[in-house]
Parts: sequence; C-alpha cells; structure tokens
Amino acid sequence: MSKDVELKFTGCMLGCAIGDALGAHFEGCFFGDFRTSEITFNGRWTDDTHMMIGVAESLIECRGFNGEHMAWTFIRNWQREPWRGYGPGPPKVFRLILSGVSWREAAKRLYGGAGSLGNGAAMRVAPIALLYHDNIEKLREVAYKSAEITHAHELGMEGAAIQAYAIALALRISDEVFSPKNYLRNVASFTKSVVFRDKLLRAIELLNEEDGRVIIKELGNGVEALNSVPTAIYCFAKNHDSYLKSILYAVSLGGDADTIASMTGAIAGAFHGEEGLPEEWVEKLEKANYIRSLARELWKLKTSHNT
Ligand code: F2R
Ligand code: MG
Ligand code: MG
Repeated sequence: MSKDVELKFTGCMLGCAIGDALGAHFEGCFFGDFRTSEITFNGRWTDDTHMMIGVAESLIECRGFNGEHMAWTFIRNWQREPWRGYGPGPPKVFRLILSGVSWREAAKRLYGGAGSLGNGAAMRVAPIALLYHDNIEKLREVAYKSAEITHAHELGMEGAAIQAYAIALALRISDEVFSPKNYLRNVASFTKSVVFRDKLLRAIELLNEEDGRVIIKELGNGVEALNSVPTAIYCFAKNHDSYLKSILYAVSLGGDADTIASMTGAIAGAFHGEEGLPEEWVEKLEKANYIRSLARELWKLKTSHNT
C-alpha cells in the first residue's frame, strides 16, 4: 500500500475529530438558527472523538479486536474525562460493568432490554474501518462486535457497520472515478437492513435537493443511528469535492450536529486524505498529534501484520 493511503488514515481520524469539534457548538440547534459563515473553530472535541480514540488505542494495544479490552479502555477514558458530553447510555453500561456485570451482558440491559439504537457506536467506528478496509466481512464482524459493547440494538450495530463500510469505500475509491449515485448504491447494497437500505436509496433521489429541511425530514438529523448515519453518508456524497464543504453542510442541518459532522468528516477525510483538511484547523485541533499518531500506528499495524 502506498504512502497516500497512510495520509488517508490520518485524514480519516483527524477529519472525524474536526467535524466533531466544529459541530459541537451547534448540537441540538434547529436548521436555519445559524449561518455556517458564523461558525468559529476552537478545536475542542466531544465524546465522539474520545470514544474513537478508545477504539484505536484498544486495536493498537491488542493488535486487533478484543471486546473485553475495548470495553475497559472506554471505561478508563470515560473515568478520566467524563465531561466530554457522553450520551446517557454508555456511562450506564460502564457503571454496570464496574459493579460486576459482564461486559458481554451490560449493554443488553439498556432501554428496557432492547439495547441502544443511538449513533454512539457508529460515531466511533473509524479505526475499525481503517484496519479492515480491504476485508469487508471482517469489517462487518468487528463493527458489530465493537458496537455491541454499548449498543446492543440491531439498528445501533447496523449503523456502525454501515458507517465503517462508507469509510472503507471512500478510502479505496479514487476521486477521478467517484460517482455519488454509485457510491450511495454501493453502501445500500452492503446493508442487510431494509430500513437503512431504503434511506440510502432515497438519498440518491435527494442528491440535487437544495432545501435542507427536506433532507432532515427524509433522512433525519437525530441521535438515533437510523436518523444520522445515512444523513452523514449523504452529506459526504453530495459534497464529495471538498472536505470542508461536506462538514459545513453536515453542521448546517443542525440536530445532532457534532455527530453527523464527525461521521461525515471521517468519510470525507478518508476520501481526501490529510492534505484535504484545512491546515489551520488541524493546527487548532485538540490533541491533533496524538490522533495522528494513533492513525499512523494503525497504518503500521495494517502494513506489518496480517489483519
Ligand atoms: N450526549 C450528547 N449530547 C447531549 C448534550 C451534550 C452537551 N453538549 C454536553 O456537553 O453535555 N451527545 C452524544 O450522545 C450521542 C451518542 O449517544 P449514544 O452514545 O448512542 O447514547 P445512547 O444513550 O445509547 O443513545 C442516544 C439516545 O438514543 C435514544 N435511544 C437509544 N436507544 C433507544 C431505544 N432502544 N429506544 C428508544 N430510544 C433510544 C435515546 O434518546 C438516547 O438518549 C451523540 O450525539 C454524542 O455526541
Ligand atoms: Mg458528541
Ligand atoms: Mg452528538
């Protein structure tokens, strides 16, 4: 694999963190409440990036996926910085595990036993997409298993697998042959879930839609995986010519803005590589060097080891 692919690894993880930091001020805002020209960037990211870092740290330390290790890595990181704006579910899972419940069981107890269908497993999945970008069945398997630690509902798990596949595909496609329609069709054909597939196919019909309110109504901008993962993939496909355009568009939709922009940013960063990211924002990004070093470690693991 070429050096260019290493820049796609760093572009993906830094791109995810920049999208999160950009959207963080607007999480919960309504569409039209603000103009994207009013946006300032201070580089402070939230739980989305914090958990993505945990996924990368665990994959690197274990040289691959180990569910128990990943669960305890999440817990350690959350205990150190619980103020990152976590969703309600993951800390409940962490407390259950800390009280002695098995890490395999804890997430199944949430939401009346249904498990979480939030987007928390999808927002952190980028390192898995990088490590398994050339082995789609392994990518699907590890995305599901990593999701299950906190998101036991099938829609929460499926969202993670779809987001991982969208990143892997963006990393592998060259911009000369990129077609938004074919890209969305390809992601739709990956999923085994009818509800996700329908949204991704609907996204193709909406590629020329100018009114953000229609996008929100049809695809969603909420905290549920089904109402945010297809939206993030759409934001990238519609604005695939520019990393910056894609995340600004994602933030402009409001709602779960940090998470939709972080997922969009991970895909767009994998597509454009680190060189496609705004340099001044990379410089301002909190712990950018550490995030880059994790992406490089994943790259080393990928190229030195049969993963
Ligand atoms: N927590 C937030 N934002 C709130 C305020 C942050 C504030 N700025 C601050 O700094 O404090 N954002 C983060 O949470 C989202 C990811 O959430 P995650 O990890 O998926 O959590 P959870 O609790 O598992 O699910 C989220 C919501 O989805 C609904 N839900 C989930 N499963 C459900 C089920 N089976 N039935 C019905 N509803 C279900 C619930 O409303 C959950 O609260 C990201 O936005 C991240 O940025
Ligand atoms: Mg967040
Ligand atoms: Mg969010």
